[in-house]
Amino acid sequence: MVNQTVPPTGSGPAVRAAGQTAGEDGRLWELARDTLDGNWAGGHTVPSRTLYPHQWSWDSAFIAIGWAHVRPERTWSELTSLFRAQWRDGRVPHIVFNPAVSGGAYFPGPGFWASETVEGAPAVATSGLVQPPVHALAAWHAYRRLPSEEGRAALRRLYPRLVAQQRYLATCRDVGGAGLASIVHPWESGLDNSPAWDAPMSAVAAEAAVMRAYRRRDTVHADPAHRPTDLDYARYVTIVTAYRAGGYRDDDLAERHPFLVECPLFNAAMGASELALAGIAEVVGADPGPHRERAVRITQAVVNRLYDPDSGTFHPRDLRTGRLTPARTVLGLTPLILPGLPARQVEAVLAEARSARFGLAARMERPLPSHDRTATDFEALRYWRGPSWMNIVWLIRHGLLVHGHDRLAAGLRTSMIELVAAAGCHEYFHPDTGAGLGSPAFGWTAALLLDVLAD
Ligand code: 9WN
Repeated sequence: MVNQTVPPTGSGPAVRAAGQTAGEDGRLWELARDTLDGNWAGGHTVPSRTLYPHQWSWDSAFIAIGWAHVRPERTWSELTSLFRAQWRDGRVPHIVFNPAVSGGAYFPGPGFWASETVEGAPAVATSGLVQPPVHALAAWHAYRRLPSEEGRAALRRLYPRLVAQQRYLATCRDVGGAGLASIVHPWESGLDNSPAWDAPMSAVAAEAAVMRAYRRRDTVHADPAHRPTDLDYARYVTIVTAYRAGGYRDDDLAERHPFLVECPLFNAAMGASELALAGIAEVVGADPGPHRERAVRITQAVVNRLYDPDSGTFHPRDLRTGRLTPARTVLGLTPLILPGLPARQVEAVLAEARSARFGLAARMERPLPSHDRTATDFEALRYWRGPSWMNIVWLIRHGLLVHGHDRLAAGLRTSMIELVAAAGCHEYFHPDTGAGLGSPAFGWTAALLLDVLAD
C-alpha cells in the first residue's frame, strides 16, 4: 500500500504559542498515525487493543476523520464496515463484534446481546444499543478535508444508510413525542457514567450482587477505581436485559423501559448530522431541503426541551420524571455544534464554559473537564465524572468555530496538542495535571489529534 502520510507543513499559531516546533508537530503526527495503524484490524479500527477489541460506533466516526489525513481509503472502509452492521430498522449498533476475537474478551460480549435471535439484525453479532449519531457529521467533515472521486462514491453508498439511521432515531426513538430522540441506556450517550445519569440511574432497581453472575473484563485492563462501579454495571446489565427481553423493540418504551432520557449531545449530534446530510445530499444529487428543515426543528426542540434558563445551560430530560437532570456536565455545552443555536443560548453556554466549572479560555490553564470541577461529585480520575476526553473537546472546538469564536477554539486546539505531547494518545486525561489515563493507545485521541494538527 502507498504510504499517503503527509505531515503538516507548518505549525498553526496555537502550536507556536505553546512553544512547540514544526518538528514536534511532526513527531505527534507520526505518533498519531502509528497509533491508528496499530489499532487497524483490517476493515475497521479498534478503539483500543486491550479494553475495546471490537468496532464501536461513534469511535469509528471520529476515527474516520483521522484516517482522512493519513490513509484516506480507510475513512470509507471504517464507515462502510460499521454501516454494514446496520439493523433493518435503521439502528447502527454501538458495538460490532469481530468474530475473530474471543467472545470473552469484552463484557458484555456477543452472547449477552444475542442479536442473532432478533429479526432484522445483521449476520454479524452486534449490541442492540446505539451511540450519538455523529456519523454524517464525520463523513462530511472527512470528505471536505479531502474531496475525491472515491469519497464521492462512498458518500453515494453511505447516504441512504445515514438517512435510515437518522429516521430510526427521529421516529422509533421519539418517545417524548417532541421531536427529540431518547436514549434507552447510559451507554447510548457515549458518556457512560457521567453524573448526568445519576438521577435516572438511581431509579433503576438493581443490586451490585447481579454482577456475581458475570465477569467484568474492563477491570482487568484498567484501574477499577477509574471505572464505573459494580452497582453501575448491575444497573447497566439490568437495563439491557429489559430491552433485550422486548426483542430490542421500541414500541411502548414509555410504559415498560426503566431508563429513558433526552440527551443534549445526542440530539445536537442528530441536528448537526442533518445539516451534514444536506451537504452530502448536494454531492450525491439528492434534495438537501428536508435535511435543513429537520435540522431547524431539532435545534428548536433542543432549545425548548433541554435548555434551563435558571442554570443557563443544557441538561438531559428524564422522561420517567419529566424533569431535567440537575448535574452541570460538559454535555450542557455540546449544543454549540448546532449552527442555528439562538444567540441567547450561545452566550449562556459560553458563560458556562468560561466559568470556573469548565475553565474554557483562549489560553487554557487546565484541560476541559467532563464534569463541573466545582461540584462535590467531581472525580478527577473516574471515567466520565471529571477527566478530559478528546472527542468532547473536538466537538466543542468545532462548535466554537461554527459560532465564530476562533480564539477560544484555538485555546482548545492548543490544549489538545499539549495533552498528547506530554502524555501520548491516551483514552482520557487527568483534568488537572493532564496525565494520561485509561487505555494508552486510543483510536479517537490519535484521529482527532491528526485533525487539529492539520488545521
Ligand atoms: C461501553 C469505546 C467506548 C466508547 C464510550 C466509552 C466506553 C464502553 C465501555 O468505550 O464505553 O460502550 O466498556 O466502557 O464510554 O464512549 O465509545 O471506546
